[in-house]
Amino acid sequence: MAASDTFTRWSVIASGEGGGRIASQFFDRAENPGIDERILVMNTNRSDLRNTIDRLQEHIGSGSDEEQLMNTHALEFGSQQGAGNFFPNGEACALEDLDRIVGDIQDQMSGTDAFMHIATLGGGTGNGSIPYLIDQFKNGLPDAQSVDVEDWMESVIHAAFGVWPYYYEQPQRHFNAVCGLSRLLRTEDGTQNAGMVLLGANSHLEAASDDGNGQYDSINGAIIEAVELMIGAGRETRSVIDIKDYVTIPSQMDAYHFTPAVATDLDGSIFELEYMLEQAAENTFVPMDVETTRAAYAIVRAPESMIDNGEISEPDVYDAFRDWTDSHGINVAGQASLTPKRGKGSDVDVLLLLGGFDLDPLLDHSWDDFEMLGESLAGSNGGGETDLTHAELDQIVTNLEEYTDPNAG
Ligand SMILES: Nc1nc2c(ncn2[C@@H]2O[C@H](COP(=O)(O)OP(=O)(O)OP(=O)(O)O)[C@@H](O)[C@H]2O)c(=O)[nH]1
Ligand SMILES: [Mg+2]
Repeated sequence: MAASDTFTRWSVIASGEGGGRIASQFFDRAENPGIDERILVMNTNRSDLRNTIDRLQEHIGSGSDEEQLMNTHALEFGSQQGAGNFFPNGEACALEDLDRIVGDIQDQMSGTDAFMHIATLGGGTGNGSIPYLIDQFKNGLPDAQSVDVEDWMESVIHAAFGVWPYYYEQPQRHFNAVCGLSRLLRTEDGTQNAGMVLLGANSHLEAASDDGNGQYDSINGAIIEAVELMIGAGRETRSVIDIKDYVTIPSQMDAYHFTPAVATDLDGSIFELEYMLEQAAENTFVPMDVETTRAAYAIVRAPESMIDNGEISEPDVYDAFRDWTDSHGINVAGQASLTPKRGKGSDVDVLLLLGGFDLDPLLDHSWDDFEMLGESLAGSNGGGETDLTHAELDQIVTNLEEYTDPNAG
């Protein structure tokens, strides 16, 4: 993409409480180029949705009308008032109201090139509905919907951000998370679901944050920052990477799960680029071994003035990226780009998107809980209205194993 009028138009779709909380923080940014106000928060529970909208209103500031925000940015779905922390209920709620969901997205987000779906994977609502919705959007909208929507949805890109529960959370959260990861990656018939699955783990992100006070704010801030850096790379004329690049090759390799790794506010007048990339690599959002990376993208954001002065250039970034991958002995599919940010100074921000890595270090935190609960939850309704059959759970396991086997180091 060369001209700035061809930049990717993103929309954010968040479902569930945590997803909504993360998405509402997009409004907190001074500017969020690429998204503008195309944000939809969904929940099965009205009061949770009200809370999210209240938060959104705080971010936007006075003058915003709550009812107006509810109409344009919020959607209550399903008749269950909550998913009872059991993902099949979240999915059933989305199925119930698929027409309304699609209608809202069509009204508020038409012309979007890419969706960023956001859900916490430990819960039932976001985790149950988002993978289902992506599959429906891509493969089978209700007959009632117009041909236009179908064409649009077939060409649009669906990226998803999934948040892994704290390691100490109750087993059902981990059961949900493993199922959610599998369902984001693969549809029921075993084919690719989301175009790109980004992962962040709460415990891992909290350990990296300064305050460590158990609040979600710093974790959510880190997630927003990573998404913003990623979206920013497709915005500016100097950049060569765009979302289509992020998804095409990793999808062909069947290695389309990623973790962001971020370092910000590095002094570009002092540090070498390769060092800055390494700083980012030390801040992955999930536990992983960088050596197992199979696809990587480097996005460096530097002040316009540094770029104009020739202090930093795209070839510099590319060379540093190659040196960095060599230093880790990884021969990856990948690309590097330089994005300008306004202003002077020498603060440089780096995002590495590391993909196709061995997922075991993350799954190890949840697998025992997953297996233990699978025994009792399969064939039950988890206390809600929807059954999870043995066949469905078996398929979820098979899909995840088929995906992870070739990606295991
Ligand atoms: N990073 C982050 N994680 C969150 C946040 N809120 C909740 N979580 C995590 O998300 C999981 C709970 O999911 P919720 O988002 O509350 O669930 P839900 O999608 O509303 O689904 P229900 O189970 O039906 O309520 C737990 O693992 C929490 O640690 C948040 O704002 N940020
Ligand atoms: Mg909830």
